[in-house]
Amino acid sequence: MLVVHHLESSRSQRVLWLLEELGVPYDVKQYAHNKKTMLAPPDLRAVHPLGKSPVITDGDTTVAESGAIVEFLIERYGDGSFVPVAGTPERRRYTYWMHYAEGSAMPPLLLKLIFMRMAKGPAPFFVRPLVRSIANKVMSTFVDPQLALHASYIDTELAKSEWFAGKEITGADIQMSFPLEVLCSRGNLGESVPHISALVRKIHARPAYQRALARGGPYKL
Ligand SMILES: N[C@@H](CCC(=O)N[C@@H](CS)C(=O)NCC(=O)O)C(=O)O
Repeated sequence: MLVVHHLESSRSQRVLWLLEELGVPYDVKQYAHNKKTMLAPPDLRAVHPLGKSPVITDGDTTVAESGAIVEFLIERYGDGSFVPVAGTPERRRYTYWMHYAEGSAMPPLLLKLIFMRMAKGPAPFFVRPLVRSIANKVMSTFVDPQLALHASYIDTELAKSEWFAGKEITGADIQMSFPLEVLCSRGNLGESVPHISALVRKIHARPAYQRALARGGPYKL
């Protein structure tokens, strides 16, 4: 049986969603964040040396890195679905968004999380005002403008087609779902990104997404 090593409220939610879309049976092994460090528990390192989630085991194959997992599952179980035909413009868009999700969209979102925690988190009282002011300055001068730039770019691209790679849902939408959800919860974007908001609503309404949520447990970003 395929096993998803699933860290609560994390990127692995999209792997559960893909498995539900593909109708592949799977088991979920649940892991919780360390409340203080927010890191995954050390037992995940027994599955993969980096100890990050998602990671899956399918028979004697272990696959880590969400984009690699999405591609592996589509190749092994997709029967031609969830990936556009090779050599087409849709396939190039698919490849682009598959890489963009972790390579370009996630870094500023991660910075936002770190600096938000710095601005609000505990610090010795004599340096607290300084720490907060540095964190707020980095957010306002670098992180927030970068997020706005990415959000506006993604929104403009989404205005051109129903899904990221064209008319059909593909692995690129699965892979992009996590940065979009984080952007919606962390990006302070309000009504400025109607196409992103509409796509996230459309994703959340899919029965397979709902089943994945029920399997994965709490999902708070
Ligand atoms: N680029 C990797 C990122 C993996 C990653 O950082 N996962 C986070 C969860 S969203 C994690 O495991 N965090 C806990 C830790 O680093 O210990 C992927 O897409 O799989």
